[in-house]
Amino acid sequence: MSPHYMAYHWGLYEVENGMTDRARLTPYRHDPDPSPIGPAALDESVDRARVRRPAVRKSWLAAQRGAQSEALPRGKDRFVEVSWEEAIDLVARELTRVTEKYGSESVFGGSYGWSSAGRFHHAQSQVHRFLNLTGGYVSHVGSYSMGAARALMQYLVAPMDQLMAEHTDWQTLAEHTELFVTFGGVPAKNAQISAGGTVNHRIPGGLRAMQEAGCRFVNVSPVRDDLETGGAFEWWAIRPNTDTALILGIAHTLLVEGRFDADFVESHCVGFRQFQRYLQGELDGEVKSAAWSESITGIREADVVALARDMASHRTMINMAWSLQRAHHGEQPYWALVALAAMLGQIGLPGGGFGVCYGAENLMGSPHRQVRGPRFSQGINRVSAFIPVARITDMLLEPGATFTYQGGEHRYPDIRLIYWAGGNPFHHHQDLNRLVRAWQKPETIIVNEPFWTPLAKMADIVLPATLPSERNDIFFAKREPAVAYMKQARAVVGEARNDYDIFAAIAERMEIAEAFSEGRDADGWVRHLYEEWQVAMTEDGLDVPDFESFIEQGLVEIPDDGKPVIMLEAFRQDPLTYPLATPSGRIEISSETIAGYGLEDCPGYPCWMPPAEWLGAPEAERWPLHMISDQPARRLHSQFDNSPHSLAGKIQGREPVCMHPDDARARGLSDGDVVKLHNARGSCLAGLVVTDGIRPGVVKLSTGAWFDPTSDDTALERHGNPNVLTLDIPTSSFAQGCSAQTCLVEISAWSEPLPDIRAHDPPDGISNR
Ligand SMILES: Nc1nc2c(c(=O)[nH]1)N[C@H]1C(S)=C(S)[C@@H](COP(=O)(O)OP(=O)(O)OC[C@H]3O[C@@H](n4cnc5c(=O)[nH]c(N)nc54)[C@H](O)[C@@H]3O)O[C@H]1N2
Ligand SMILES: Nc1nc2c(c(=O)[nH]1)N[C@H]1C(S)=C(S)[C@@H](COP(=O)(O)OP(=O)(O)OC[C@H]3O[C@@H](n4cnc5c(=O)[nH]c(N)nc54)[C@H](O)[C@@H]3O)O[C@H]1N2
Ligand SMILES: [Mo]
Repeated sequence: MSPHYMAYHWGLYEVENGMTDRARLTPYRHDPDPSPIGPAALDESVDRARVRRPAVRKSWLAAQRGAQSEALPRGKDRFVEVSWEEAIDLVARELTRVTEKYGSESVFGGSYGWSSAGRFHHAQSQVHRFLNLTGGYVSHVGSYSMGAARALMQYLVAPMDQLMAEHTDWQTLAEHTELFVTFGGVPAKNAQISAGGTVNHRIPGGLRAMQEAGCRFVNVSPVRDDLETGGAFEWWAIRPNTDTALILGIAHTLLVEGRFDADFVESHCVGFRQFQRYLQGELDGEVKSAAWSESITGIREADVVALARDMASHRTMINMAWSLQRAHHGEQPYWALVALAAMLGQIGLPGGGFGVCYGAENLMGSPHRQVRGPRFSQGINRVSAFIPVARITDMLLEPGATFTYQGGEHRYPDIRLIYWAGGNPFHHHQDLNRLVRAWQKPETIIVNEPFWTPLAKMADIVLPATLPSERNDIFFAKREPAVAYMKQARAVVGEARNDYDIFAAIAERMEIAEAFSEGRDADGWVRHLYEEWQVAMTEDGLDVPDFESFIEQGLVEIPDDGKPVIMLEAFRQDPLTYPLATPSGRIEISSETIAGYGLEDCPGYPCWMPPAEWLGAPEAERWPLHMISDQPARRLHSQFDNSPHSLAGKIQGREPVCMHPDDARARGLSDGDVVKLHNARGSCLAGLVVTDGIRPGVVKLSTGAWFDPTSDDTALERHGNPNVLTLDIPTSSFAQGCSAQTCLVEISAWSEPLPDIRAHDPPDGISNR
């Protein structure tokens, strides 16, 4: 009998004892490095935090029913469970009322978030398709992942999606790369994941093969352990948010020593002259020498000069983590990366050039053949108003205010209703205490959620959604060797419904059922998407079995064409026949288009601008530690934070925060202590890990602990969510990305009694039995 499969963004798993209470997941047998995150998703302990029945915030419901009730703010109120019938009725009536009274421009349906794997039951696609039929919704553009890079790179080289799928593959790197310089490591913890899922985890093996082939690794990062090669590497512990200055110091060295590739810059690039003038100090009176960079980055001048020479004389790949652009002026390190790689002239050669993030996902570096995936149509949105995704608090606080985005000017809409499915803004957004205030403004907030997450607790109507293990779907991800049938592995918990069925029921109540469902149920759609995909594959010359055989086999293998992938190879060989999609068709070391936008915080060439908060700022006297909030090793964002695998990483129930021994000693703190992180925006408790694997003056608190504020005025967060401390400002007025990594804090001992953690409990009023 063929195995049954279940997929998550972190892996493909085989299901044993499906549809019994002994159902369990084991890694796909051909995965060389499976992620341990997976199996815990089926642990029954996670069910304690499930939303079992539709629930409504008490004072919101009382107002609907015309009853008296003390009006408590969102997040502090009780919940009341209601029947599905009443819940659907409330949602349909409220959506109709708000759109009739204020128009669809008052409905925010951006609904950012990763939700779960599976091409059909993708919550965000479902909510978008549904809202498009009710008149449309205010959408979002960009992502928290790469707000700055996604906006920028299309002007300089190519769209990020294209570059991500075109990363030079691991085997080619092992064969050709002599020097691998990475800014922010190649964290194995992050490479567990790929959007859609991962069949073959390649990155640990890819790095080991490079090490065995004799490649030299330099990891420029405040954190040592975000690179594991199976051997020795150099660790350059840079001050956070200063990488642009280091790259400028390297570029200046190449320039003055005449070690750059003048031919490549001439034949394949535009705008070098202006960058050269900037490096030489002709634009601002400051020469960007290696010595200048040392004063900003803390990396010694002699090391910078030596690295510049080594880069020019070896086949060099330069990689950059996305975290660097998730910071104030986050456009600049990416722009500087492109300029440096252009000067080295190895772009498009095997093993040379640049990477826009080996490590962020398993996709980058996969040689596997790229095919189209099944697609669920979202229809057409008639509302043109949008926000750059990370500007949500600004939108709620300042309706009507103007903002700029990629050179255009736009206005924030006046939002009255929010519908969210498949994301967690109380995980992903910065300065959560500010978001909590802004979140009180809309009249109604509706959320579909499997769990009582902080978002669900901050909503008015909560509709219980299923998890992937409770439904059938299709797994597909880019450049992976298989497409799988995700077969329901367990019974649905409580009265949860699929997002699709939730929207179909509301659509029926609003008399748009036929347009939404096109006469299909969920399984009918899964079949339909597969059959459309089968036709597309036949067009592309790939023979895949019919739907019945697909279900029977559980998996379709995508044959590999065995060709190496080399980023920008065709452009390098013949830039006239294969021009880039940039305005000049070439790599833009300076951009006239961006210069033409006239933005002070993002001029037309890569440059160093000190971020709002960093260790060189005057504020560092009061808040002397730079806090990095990276991606968590034991989960994807906030998902399954309540699972045994995630909980096993906590200290006294709190998220761990890493600190250098010198910093701990200076504060009288010891490993295992619960400590308080604080700044002017907020405070949280976390469990201390003392390690010499972090630069002194830097601390690291990974994201994903469910937001758990006390209800008193201190709003102390009890569980270790870094976003009560982070800064909610845009990267720049060009890209408007998030600046999560730009953040100063102080850490002190916590001597009071430890408050109980309530993060994974349902809210008041919900007993969950
Ligand atoms: N400080 C700081 N903040 C950050 C970052 C950082 O580096 N530092 N990183 C940012 C980045 S890169 C990202 S991408 C974001 C991620 O932010 P999000 O994508 O919002 O985070 P998730 O925890 O993945 O949220 C997914 C939610 O969907 C729910 N869900 C899962 N399956 C389903 C389903 O089938 N139906 C429904 N209705 N819901 C479902 C889950 O329970 C979960 O609550 O965070 C950002 N925030
Ligand atoms: N396990 C797991 N994997 C994930 C995710 C997850 O939630 N869990 N999320 C996925 C998502 S949505 C995304 S967008 C990607 C994100 O991918 P990234 O943004 O690349 O990941 P981060 O872990 O935030 O940061 C990577 C490394 O950069 C370093 N770093 C931070 N600041 C600086 C700096 O100023 N300079 C230098 N040189 N280094 C710095 C940090 O120490 C960290 O180890 O990861 C994906 N992978
Ligand atoms: Mo992301």
